[in-house]
Amino acid sequence: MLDASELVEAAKKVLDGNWTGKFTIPSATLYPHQWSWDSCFIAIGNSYFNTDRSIKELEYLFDAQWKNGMIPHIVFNEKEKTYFPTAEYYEITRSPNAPKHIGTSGMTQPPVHALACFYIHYNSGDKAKTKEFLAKVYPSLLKFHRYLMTERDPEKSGLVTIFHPWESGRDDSPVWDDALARVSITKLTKFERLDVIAVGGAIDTIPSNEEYNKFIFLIDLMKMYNYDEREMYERFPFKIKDVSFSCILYVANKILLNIANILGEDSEEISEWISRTEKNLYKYFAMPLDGKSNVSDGLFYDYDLVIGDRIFKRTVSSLSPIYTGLISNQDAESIVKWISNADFCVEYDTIASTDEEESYFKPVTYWRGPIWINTNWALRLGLLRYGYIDRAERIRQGVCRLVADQGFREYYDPTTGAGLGGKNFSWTAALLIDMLLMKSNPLLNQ
Ligand code: 9WN
Repeated sequence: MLDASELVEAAKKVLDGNWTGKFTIPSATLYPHQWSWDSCFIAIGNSYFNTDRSIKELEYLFDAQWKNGMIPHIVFNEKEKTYFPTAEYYEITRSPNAPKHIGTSGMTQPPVHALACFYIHYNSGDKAKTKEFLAKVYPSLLKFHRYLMTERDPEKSGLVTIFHPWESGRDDSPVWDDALARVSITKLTKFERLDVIAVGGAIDTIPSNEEYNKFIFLIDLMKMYNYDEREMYERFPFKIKDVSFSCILYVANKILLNIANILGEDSEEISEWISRTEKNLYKYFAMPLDGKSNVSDGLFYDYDLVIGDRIFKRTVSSLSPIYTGLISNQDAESIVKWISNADFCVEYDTIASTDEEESYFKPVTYWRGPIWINTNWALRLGLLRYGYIDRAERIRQGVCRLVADQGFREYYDPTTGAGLGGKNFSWTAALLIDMLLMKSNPLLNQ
């Protein structure tokens, strides 16, 4: 087994290898463009030894921000042709909000951005320089959060509505199954799935064709509505308040408040957003639906706005409120019990993406079972926040063992530890760096 400094060195090599000079690709085998939340995780890793690169990474992303504040989930490198859907496919010029100078997708991803910016300042040896960076990006961060709190939350619940599974970052999670089953494809454009080629034909490790067709059809619908959120809010067949996305936004708002204080900016609007989430997280995601009994399994469930009901699927998203610090110690304890029982706890002491006891658990299929490092990283920070030091340490050790045994893979089989998906995967490297070098939990610094 490699020691910590050897692991850090190996991780740095992955990040160096995937750096394009402007941004870092997630993995050369599958993802040749810039992805939004990937770049945030990458900037967190780089913040320990390469402030300039993490700043460049995020500035490149923010430069593609839409006029309405949306940060797109992909910023395309037009020279690369190995990923589908392409920039042309998205036809973002249909929206008056889309940038004209660069190709992007027409949807967003979870807001890890404020945290990444905060890490850059927190880990920087030159605070004057990184304070200047914070001042420069603050308007973009504020605009992005405002977009999420308005266009994606007309209910003013403080919880975010997603229009596409890709917006959650957990593409084929079983959580979306029923909602996708209700989406009927009226007409589908012909396309070729390039991810099948990229994984060498290992089709059981990626989403099914049925799911993929729905993913593409939902993009076709977004195009039909010219990416107009208000129109989509009225008519879209896929509208889900995502627990994990909302928890990430809650933490991001807290961090943004912190950044506002560092800069001496007015923070009233942000405080109001925070209190909205505090009021509604339980109401939408946890309270018994009959409103009477107080019996609950201690987990949180995504809320499908189309049918006005919870989605009772046990996935890693159900555990994500421990990341927020918003829930009570008692409720954190219930989540920890879930983490610690056999359902989520696997040989490598890390957390699978789906409860292993459930029929929908598939050990090698993308977000239907495999271990992902970003979710383990976030849950570890949550465990630390609530004082579960030993459990958090076991995750860290488990991630180190996975990487030492299998390399920096995109995801891992929780039943065997086998590495799957993309190789030399950037966020696995970046977040391992954070787990190895973090001295104090930045989430506690709000
Ligand atoms: C679609 C890049 C991205 C991650 C997502 C992950 C996967 C894309 C895809 O790869 O999604 O956005 O093509 O499958 O699910 O979380 O950001 O690493």
